[in-house]
Amino acid sequence: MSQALKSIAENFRIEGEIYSIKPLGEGFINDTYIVQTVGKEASNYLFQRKNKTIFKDVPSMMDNIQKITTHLKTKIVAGGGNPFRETLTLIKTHSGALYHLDGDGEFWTMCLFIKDSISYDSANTPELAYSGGKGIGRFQRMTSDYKGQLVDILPGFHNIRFRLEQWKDVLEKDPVGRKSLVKEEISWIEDRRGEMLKFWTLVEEGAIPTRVTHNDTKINNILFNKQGDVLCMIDLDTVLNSTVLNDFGDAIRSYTNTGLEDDPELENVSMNLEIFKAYTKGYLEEAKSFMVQTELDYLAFSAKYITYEQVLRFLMDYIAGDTYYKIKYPEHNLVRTKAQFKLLQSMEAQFTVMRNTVISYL
Ligand code: ADP
Ligand code: GN1
Ligand code: MG
Repeated sequence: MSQALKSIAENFRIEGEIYSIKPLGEGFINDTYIVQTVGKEASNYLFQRKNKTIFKDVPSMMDNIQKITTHLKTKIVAGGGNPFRETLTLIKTHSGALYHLDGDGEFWTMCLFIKDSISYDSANTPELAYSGGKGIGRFQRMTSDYKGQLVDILPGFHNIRFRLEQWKDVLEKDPVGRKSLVKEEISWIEDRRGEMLKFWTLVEEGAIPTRVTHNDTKINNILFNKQGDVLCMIDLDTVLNSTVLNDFGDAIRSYTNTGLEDDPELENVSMNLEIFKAYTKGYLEEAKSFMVQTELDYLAFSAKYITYEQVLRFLMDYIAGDTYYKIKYPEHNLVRTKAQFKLLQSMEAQFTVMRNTVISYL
C-alpha cells in the first residue's frame, strides 16, 4: 500500500485502522480507490482524487453532492429505507471539509463504500435494465421537489450548441493533424447537427424544463444488491440542473449496447430493443408522474441525442490529441467514436419502435 495515499486518506474521519488501499473501477475521469480498515468499527471507503482539469470547482461540486444526498436521505428515512445504502454518504475531513487539498494542489474526497453491492459494465438481462430504469427514475422523482440551488459545475455539459462550438474550435486548430484522417466521421456530425440543435432549442426556450439531473447514467454508475434490485445512484460528480431526458438517453446509450462502448468489432454493436423496452418501463413507472408532455414526446429522441453527443465528444477528443478521456492505446478515442456511431445508426433504424414503446407505457 502506498504510504503517500495512506497519509492523505488519514485526513478523513474514518473508522478503524487503514490496512489496504486498492484501485477500483473503470472510470475515465477520476482516480478511484477502495480503502479498507480493520478494528472495532472496520469499514470500507471509496476514496477519489478528483480530476481538477475537468472539474474546475471541486468545492462547489462537493457542495452539490452534499445537498442532494442530504435531501435524498431525509426522504429515504421518511420512507423507512436505509440512508447509508440507498444514497452516498460523504465522509468529511477532520476539519469538517468535504475534500482534502494536498500539497500538489490535488483534491481528494471520500464516501462510504456500500458493502454487498454490485455494479455492472453491461446490462445482460431485461430484469436488470428494468431495475436500472427504476433507479434513475426514482432518483429524479425524489429530487424533483428539491428547492435549493446547485452550482453549474460543468457549464454546457450536455448542451449540443456549446459542444458544437468546441467542435468548431478544435477543427479550426487541428492541433495534432488528425482532421484529414477522419473526413467521413466529421460528416456523421455535420449531417445531424440540425435535428440535435432543434431539440436543444426546446430546452433553451423552456418547453423542456430543467430539473435536478445526474448527467452520467451509464450502467456502472448505479449500484444493485445481490438480488438485482437497485440500491442507489453513485458517481454524483455531475449532478446539476439540466433536462431529465439526458439521464434517460445516456442510460439507454449504455444499457442497450450489445457490444462495448469501445468495441473494435463493430458487428457486436447495436441497440437491444428488449433492453430498451425494459429500461423504459422501469423508468416511466417512477418518472412519468412528474414529467410534462414535451418531455415524454422527446424521451425516445434523447437516446439519439446523447449518443450523438458521445460520438462528437470522443471524435473531438481524438482530433484534439486525447486531452480529455483516459485512453488505453493511441487510437482508442477513434475506436470509441466508431462504436458509438454504430450504436447511433442502430437507434436510428429502430426509432419508430422506440417511440411507440414509450407511448405504450404512458
Ligand atoms: P469514476 O468517476 O472513476 O467513474 P465512480 O464513482 O463511478 O468513479 O466509482 C468507480 C466504481 O467504484 C463504480 O463503478 C462502482 O463499481 C464502485 N463504487 C463507487 N462508489 C461506490 C460506493 N459508494 N460503494 C460501492 N461501490 C462503489
Ligand atoms: C465519463 O467518469 P465516467 O467514466 O463515469 C464522462 C461521461 C461520459 C463517459 C463515457 C465528467 O464518465 O460524460 O459519458 O465517460 N464524464 C465526464 O463513458 O465527462
Ligand atoms: Mg463512474
